[in-house]
Amino acid sequence: MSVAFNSKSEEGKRDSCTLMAPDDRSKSAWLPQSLVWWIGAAAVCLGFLLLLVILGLVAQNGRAISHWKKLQVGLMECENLVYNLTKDRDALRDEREQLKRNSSSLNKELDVLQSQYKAVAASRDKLQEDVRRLNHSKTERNCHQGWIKFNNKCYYASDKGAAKTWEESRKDCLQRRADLVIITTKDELDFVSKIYTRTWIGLSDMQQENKWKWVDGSDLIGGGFWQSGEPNNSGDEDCVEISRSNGEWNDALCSIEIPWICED
Ligand SMILES: *[C@@H]1O[C@H](CO)[C@@H](O)[C@H](O)[C@H]1NC(C)=O
Ligand SMILES: *[C@@H]1O[C@H](CO)[C@@H](O)[C@H](O)[C@H]1NC(C)=O
Ligand SMILES: *[C@@H]1O[C@H](CO)[C@@H](O)[C@H](O)[C@H]1NC(C)=O
Ligand SMILES: *[C@@H]1O[C@H](CO)[C@@H](O)[C@H](O)[C@H]1NC(C)=O
Ligand SMILES: [Ca+2]
Ligand SMILES: [Ca+2]
Ligand SMILES: [Ca+2]
Repeated sequence: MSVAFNSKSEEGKRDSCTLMAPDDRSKSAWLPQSLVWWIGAAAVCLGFLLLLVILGLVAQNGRAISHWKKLQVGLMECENLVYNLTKDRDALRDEREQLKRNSSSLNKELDVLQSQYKAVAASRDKLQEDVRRLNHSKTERNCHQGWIKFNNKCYYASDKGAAKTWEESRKDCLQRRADLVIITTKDELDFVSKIYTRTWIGLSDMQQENKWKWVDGSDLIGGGFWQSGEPNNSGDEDCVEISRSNGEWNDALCSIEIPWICED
């Protein structure tokens, strides 16, 4: 390529030298004609070469500039990318912080819900237990041997001829996992008074005078089934018996010994 270029420029050089020759010949008479011609040709060639070099440099410079421009564009894109990535990273960091906060608040809510669940479960268990107990008390009961069943409840009457104080009678009932009978209806009173015409029941005012309490701690409500003129607390009577053939109540001295009836 460069060889072909050179030979071509050699031809051009010869053309321009023939044109310039007549002028140069008169001015430089003291130099041989051929030498002047050769110098001229060389100058023209040098000029061409210089031009070529300059053109080459310019071309190279142009490439370099376009290359530089490309690099600049790339750099700008790079900066853009870095900027975008930084922004994305910051956004992600914020989101992560938010998630952390949300997660801790969710954990707190979870704790609250768990404790609420526990409370609800506990009350559910209690209700189930109540239902079971109520169902049990409603279902038909079987009384132990020697006990009498009445209205689905079990009663124990002291042996014939046996007699104890109120306290000792109660102790006997407690040992049988029962207590002295609590009379809540006329039916129950009639049932009990038919077993023995005289018997202790689970009512007393030994804690506070004239404040009648059943052995389960409940107050006597509705007046009770007192004989007329009773309770009279004659000589500090604090324990209640069924006595006389009418089967109603009398307050008696707790120390007297009579039969007793337990209720389970
Ligand atoms: C930077 O983000 C902008 C808008 O979000 C987008 O138009 C641009 O192309 C992104 N630049 C790079 C280099 O990803
Ligand atoms: C965090 O919770 C708030 C509401 O409590 C919600 O608006 C937001 O989108 C949540 N943030 C994340 C990252 O889930
Ligand atoms: C009540 O008890 C009976 C048997 O004793 C049982 O069949 C029934 O399912 C129980 N009902 C409830 C509500 O527990
Ligand atoms: C008081 O009650 C007792 C029985 O506990 C009875 O024997 C007595 O006669 C009564 N006294 C009066 C004054 O009514
Ligand atoms: Ca009863
Ligand atoms: Ca009394
Ligand atoms: Ca009395």
